[in-house]
Amino acid sequence: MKKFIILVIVLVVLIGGYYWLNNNKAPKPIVQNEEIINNEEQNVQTEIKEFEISGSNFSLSTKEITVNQGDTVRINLTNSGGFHDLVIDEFNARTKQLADGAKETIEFVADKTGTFEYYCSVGKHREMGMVGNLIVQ
Ligand SMILES: [Cu+2]
Repeated sequence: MKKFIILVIVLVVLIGGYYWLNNNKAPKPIVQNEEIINNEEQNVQTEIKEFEISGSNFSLSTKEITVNQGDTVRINLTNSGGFHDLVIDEFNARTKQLADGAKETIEFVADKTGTFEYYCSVGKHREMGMVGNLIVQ
């Protein structure tokens, strides 16, 4: 009878040890995967900055946009009256000249820091107030 009890105890220890080892091993790769996924999500969140700007005679709806260096900047330009475009010389970014009601999206990487003017290049619209600043920090 004593041998049987010892055998049961040994079995319990062995089975318990097996599950303990499995439980300790199994979660590690899952945690690593979660960390990788979280990092990727955070990168995506900081990488694309999207802005809505509408142009009309003779102003831009947004006078200043701020992003971090390395961000992808996406600007959705809507022409809400007149004939306009949006240009940022330093990033070689420009929309076509849009007719009334038209929209265009431009996208570029803000790979240098500073303050850069975006403007409408049609006629004298820039001088007439169709300007704003992109700040890359
Ligand atoms: Cu204009």
